[in-house]
Amino acid sequence: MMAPRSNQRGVAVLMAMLVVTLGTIIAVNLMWISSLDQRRTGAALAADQALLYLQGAEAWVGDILRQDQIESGESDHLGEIWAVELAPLPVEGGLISGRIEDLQGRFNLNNLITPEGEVDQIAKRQLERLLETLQLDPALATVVVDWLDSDTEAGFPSGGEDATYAGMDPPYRTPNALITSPSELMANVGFDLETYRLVAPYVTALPSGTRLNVNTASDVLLASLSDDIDLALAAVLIEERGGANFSDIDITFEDRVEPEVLGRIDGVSQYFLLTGSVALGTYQLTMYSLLERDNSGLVRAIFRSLGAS
Ligand SMILES: [Ca+2]
Ligand SMILES: [Ca+2]
Repeated sequence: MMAPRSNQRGVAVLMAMLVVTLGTIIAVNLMWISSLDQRRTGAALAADQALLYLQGAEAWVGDILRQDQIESGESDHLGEIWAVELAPLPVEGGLISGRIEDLQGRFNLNNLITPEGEVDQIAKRQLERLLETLQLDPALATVVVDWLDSDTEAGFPSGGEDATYAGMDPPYRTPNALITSPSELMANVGFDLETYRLVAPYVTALPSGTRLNVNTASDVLLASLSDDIDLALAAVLIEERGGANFSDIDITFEDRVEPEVLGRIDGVSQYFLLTGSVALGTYQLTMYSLLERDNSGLVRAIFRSLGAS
């Protein structure tokens, strides 16, 4: 039996539609894959380019700090060229910006432990004052000391050693060693995100034994040096410092801080943080470089991390 002619035509039309549909699906898929490839390649290129720009910025900043060491190695203060935040600079395809901060204007958490591995009571008292000034519990200093010190005996009355952290979910242990980033504080018992955000601008993690640069230190840091310096006096001292350095650090501080503390302050810096950001189209990259400058002015990055903002 032959199918009626109209039925045959119907099948042919359906087949033709099926072929066209399949062809369209394949073509759209190919276009989609190719556009994804293009986006991926574009993003990879932007990432490479951004990183190169930031490495270039780091080298440039190294040169600024080296020049500063040659020209004014006897003092580092906030009126110097390195401390000026740059307006975003146009580069091919985007913008780059950056700022340099003196990390010796902050409290070095690793100073809590002496090179001999003992708790440094002067540094601990300084951290307690800093916490008090920020209206936080000064006992948090004991928690941080326990995090860093080599023993596993919790400080009295409110330290935190393995026994404290073993009960957490998930459980973890204290490193009992110097830290590489102040963000480790967030793992310390008592440091929630809000507490950490309050403390973070005033602390850093450098090799132990660094001195506080009083020429760049903020009022909170100056107040951490002595029970006799409150925020009001710190503000007066900063006014006296003006946009430059203290004319004589010993004379300014000898009657205001303990003699042992006087040996912990200085007017120069070796460690700086460069925060460099680059935006290329929709791609953004930020690099944090911890820079160490030696007495000859040579600058090298001893720690780098990348972030999205
Ligand atoms: Ca200088
Ligand atoms: Ca410990």
